[in-house]
Amino acid sequence: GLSDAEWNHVLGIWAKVEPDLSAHGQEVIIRLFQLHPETQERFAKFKNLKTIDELKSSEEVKKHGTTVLTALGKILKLKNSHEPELKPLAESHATKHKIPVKYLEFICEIIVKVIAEKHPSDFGADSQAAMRKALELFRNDMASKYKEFGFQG
Ligand code: HE6
Repeated sequence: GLSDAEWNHVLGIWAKVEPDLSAHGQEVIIRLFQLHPETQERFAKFKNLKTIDELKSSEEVKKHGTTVLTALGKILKLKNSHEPELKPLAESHATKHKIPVKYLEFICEIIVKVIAEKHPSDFGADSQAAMRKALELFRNDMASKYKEFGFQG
């Protein structure tokens, strides 16, 4: 797990993200699809969006970005005790969506980048390191839950 000081960094920067969660979420999803087009293929509802303009003007993309970051925020706020919140997410992504751990790595990396770009003066080295550690914990615990659900990830 993370130390109290590390969680303070994580939740401190998350508090700066939250007032504009949907813009952050939209940016994360669009960048995920642009950098890793195979991830977009997983979404029946987004497969038809071909151009960057279509992605940017899609209310559904924005809504999904908000959904993803809201879920992640809940998990981060539970700190080291995220199991009850993480479990159903791991179940749906393992058994229904079948999202490889690699894709979780992609999105976590993008989340750090997007926060760094939008909050350059509030997301220093210590905060970034703490956020990376929190996202690593998230991914590792998703990966072990995946295995419990019979998905090798
Ligand atoms: Fe996904 N997702 N997701 N997901 N997701 C989610 C929270 C998905 C995610 C990474 C989701 C994904 C494909 C996520 C998804 C639906 C991710 C929630 C709350 C919901 C929902 O309730 O609808 C992370 C890090 C978090 C917190 C891919 C690819 C990645 C990388 C669907 C295809 C699909 C779906 O509904 O079809």
